[in-house]
Amino acid sequence: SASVIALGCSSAMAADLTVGFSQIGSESGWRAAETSVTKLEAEKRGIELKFADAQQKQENQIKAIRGFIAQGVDAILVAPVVATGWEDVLTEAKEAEIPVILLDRGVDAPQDLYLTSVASDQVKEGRVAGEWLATTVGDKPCKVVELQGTVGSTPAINRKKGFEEAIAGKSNISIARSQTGDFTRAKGKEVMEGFLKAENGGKDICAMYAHNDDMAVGAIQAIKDAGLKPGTDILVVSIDAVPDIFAAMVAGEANATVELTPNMAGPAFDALDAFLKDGKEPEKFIITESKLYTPADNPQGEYDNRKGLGY
Ligand code: GYE
Repeated sequence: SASVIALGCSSAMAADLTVGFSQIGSESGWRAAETSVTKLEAEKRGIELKFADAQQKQENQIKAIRGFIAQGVDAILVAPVVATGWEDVLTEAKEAEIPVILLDRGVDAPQDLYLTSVASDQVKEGRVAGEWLATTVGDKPCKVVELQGTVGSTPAINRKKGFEEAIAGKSNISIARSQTGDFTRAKGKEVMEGFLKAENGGKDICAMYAHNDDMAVGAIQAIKDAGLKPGTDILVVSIDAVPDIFAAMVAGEANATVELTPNMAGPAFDALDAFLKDGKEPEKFIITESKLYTPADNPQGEYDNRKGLGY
């Protein structure tokens, strides 16, 4: 019968896969792009994607993953909002023999609880940002304010660490203030307003380092509202390379960003396909590129290139 024939070839075809995706939320332009690109990549490959938005809450992610397990999906993608607290639910998935792939953030859990992790090197991103600043200011004294990402998330932990490593040997550069802006524009603006007030209306601040572009865009607004020029009076360096930071560069209001691709799902689906078809174990960590962009790198062109790529 037709169903027997369909069954006969289905095991080798990605087209018959159902994959659950537990997404963090939509806190940033990068995150929204990752969601669109993941949906597109699934569609391209004929994968049925079950999408769950956790609204920034780990408990919602755990619930969604349990739901995917109960539905018997073929695999689960999860972008873990924070690093800790995943062991139980990942063990449940493992016991159900459902491979889990981590997207864009890491977890503090034994590596055998997930098939692979597709993410950027977040320590390196922080280092690239810090090295850019160190080179740019040279020997001039430079007080930095830092907007951290979501507390307890691997990008917040690692981007802080990498930046600190890069400026460690530079006695003229110091981090004067550091606080979370939760990876959002609104919080980035609000926290920057506090930094500006605390640092002589901003006159004592040499540079602002944000763990993502969205917080930088919010902070740029706060700097302008305080009557200072972002990009000139206060240097602006951040991470993601979303279109809006290139727009800010075109306006002379941002100085550097480190790119990470929103297409983490492409490599994830490739690894999953090879694993399910040929039993090929992927690398445990699939690392995407971290490229620095400054206003010298054709920001208008980079803005245009990215528009329509999920952003
Ligand atoms: O940089 C930021 C976001 O987890 C690497 O999460 C990701 C980060 C990204 O919302 O914009």
